[in-house]
Amino acid sequence: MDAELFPRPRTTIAPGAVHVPDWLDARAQRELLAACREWAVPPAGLRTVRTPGGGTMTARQVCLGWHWYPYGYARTVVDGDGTPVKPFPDWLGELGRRAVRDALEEGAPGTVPYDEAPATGKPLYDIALINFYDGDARMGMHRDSDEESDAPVVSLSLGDSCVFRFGNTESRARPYTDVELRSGDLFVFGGPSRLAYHGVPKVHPGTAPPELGLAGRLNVTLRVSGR
Ligand SMILES: O=C(O)CCC(=O)C(=O)O
Repeated sequence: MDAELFPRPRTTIAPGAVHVPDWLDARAQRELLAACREWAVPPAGLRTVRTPGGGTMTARQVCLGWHWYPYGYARTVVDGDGTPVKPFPDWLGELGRRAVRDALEEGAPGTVPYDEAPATGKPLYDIALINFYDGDARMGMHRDSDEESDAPVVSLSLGDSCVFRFGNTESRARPYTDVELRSGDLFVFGGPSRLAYHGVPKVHPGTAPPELGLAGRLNVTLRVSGR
């Protein structure tokens, strides 16, 4: 299979939206997975997200730094056990900055100054949403628009591969591009693509690297709150 014989190329999917295959090596994936497992434990652990219309999201979620609920942010799990959200670790902020630096070329839309620590010395990335997909879980087309910052969104994948649908900024409909995200892949979207609709219509069960020891898919999405 070509994909196994040749390294998958880095691809610009839209201006400011870049897929970097195999960005996390096997060890980094294992370490991130171990951290996700700790974050998933209650209090403020993995939860089912309920939407205002009475539906539920099939991917379960845990947040760090700021708690996301449909449709806003809070410091406590306002739609769950009410406890304070777990802290966002500095190392994860560093990972986010490095991801932006590696994915977006210098001077590309959305880069500056999001790959640098701000003058306050506070980590720039301060929100993580960790989504866990098992069974038939998927995620509908949506925009990440509850932040007060236009810093790029950083997305890291672990476990099963999936179809990641990256669309346009106008509507959930076409045109969109389907990208296969595998364990260790990085996807960054900023600049003119920051508010593009995106979603996960399909996860391929049983495709995780066996040595990782994860059944299902985890996605770690890093964002800047701007708060
Ligand atoms: O799981 C993914 O790759 C996408 C996650 C996502 O779109 C989100 O958390 O807003």
